[in-house]
Amino acid sequence: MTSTTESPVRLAMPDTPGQPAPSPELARLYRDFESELLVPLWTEIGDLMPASPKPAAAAHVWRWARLLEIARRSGDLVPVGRGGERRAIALANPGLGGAPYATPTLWAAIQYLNPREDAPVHRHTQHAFRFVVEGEGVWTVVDGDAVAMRRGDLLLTPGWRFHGHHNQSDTPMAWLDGLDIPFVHAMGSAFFELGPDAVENRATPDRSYAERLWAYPGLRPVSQPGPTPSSPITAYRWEHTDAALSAQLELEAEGQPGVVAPGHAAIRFSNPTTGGDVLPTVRAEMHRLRAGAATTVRREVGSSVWQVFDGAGRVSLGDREWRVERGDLVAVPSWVPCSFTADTDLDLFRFSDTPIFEGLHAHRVQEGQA
Ligand code: GTQ
Ligand code: FE2
Repeated sequence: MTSTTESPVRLAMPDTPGQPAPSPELARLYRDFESELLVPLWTEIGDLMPASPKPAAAAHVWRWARLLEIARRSGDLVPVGRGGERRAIALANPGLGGAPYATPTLWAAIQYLNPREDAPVHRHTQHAFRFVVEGEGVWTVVDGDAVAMRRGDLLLTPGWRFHGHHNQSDTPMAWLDGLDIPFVHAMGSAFFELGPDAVENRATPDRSYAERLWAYPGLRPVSQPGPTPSSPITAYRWEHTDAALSAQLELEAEGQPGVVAPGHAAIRFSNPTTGGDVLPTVRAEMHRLRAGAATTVRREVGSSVWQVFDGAGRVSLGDREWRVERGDLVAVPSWVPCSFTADTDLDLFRFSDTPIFEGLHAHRVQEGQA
């Protein structure tokens, strides 16, 4: 039998209405709950079953200038190689007890590679993407396919693909990594395998094999049957994203429909084999606000992370507001009302865990003032 001192269960007797007055028998009952590893619902109900989500995660903003400076110092002091695998520095949400989680499901990190450096090859069940807010010169090699990384590009590394990165330039490069690491960790579904220590394909093509096969709008290679759970497109290039957003705002100026709200254009990166999200657990979008425009206040089930790609503005999360500028990262917990206001033209990258909740029929959205 487990002794009381070893049990991780710690119960306080609630003094809420309907609870019995303290007595020796009641105290003994509570000690037995603890020692037998039992927790009665009446001590937990408020926490476990709130009227609406009460996430532990907090709204928070990380400054890109500060992240970059710290990443540079890591680049001087900390090598990249086997064991640590990546010089990636994760955002730790202040509500999540110091865990390297931007939100309960999402990992967001700044990764940094010095000139001529390699990050070794590995694969894992966690799904990943890279988003580039500045710089170029690194190729990420996904199952042997070398994918150039440049400002504004979204690069995918779906789960269980071997991948390494190599910096083939004379300048360091930093970028944003997004993964479903916290979700996979919580669910106990993590598998990991090492590949070669050096990236074998050292080619530096402008466009990857997968882009040449897949990245023409609405045109699918007939040789590739069936839907795939992750997008086969390795790189969504900024020139296309930028053109799509500009076109929406031009249509709006002509009085034609297409924008999500006045002065607010948005696109979702999609899997061309399904029309759904790029990764099974991650949604990715780009938003463009005209100077002076604001997004509708919105709250939804599930969490997201935004990165300012260009421009400056303000983000309002619940009853707090932050000024944000290029590169800054914003964690938005579940069900917290969120809106952005553009002080200049403002481009925003967003990723979220929405596919998880949609897949489970647990997604809810509320638009407008809460
Ligand atoms: O680049 O492969 O930020 O495996 C975390 C885990 C990056 C990567 C991260 C990873 C990677
Ligand atoms: Fe990885």
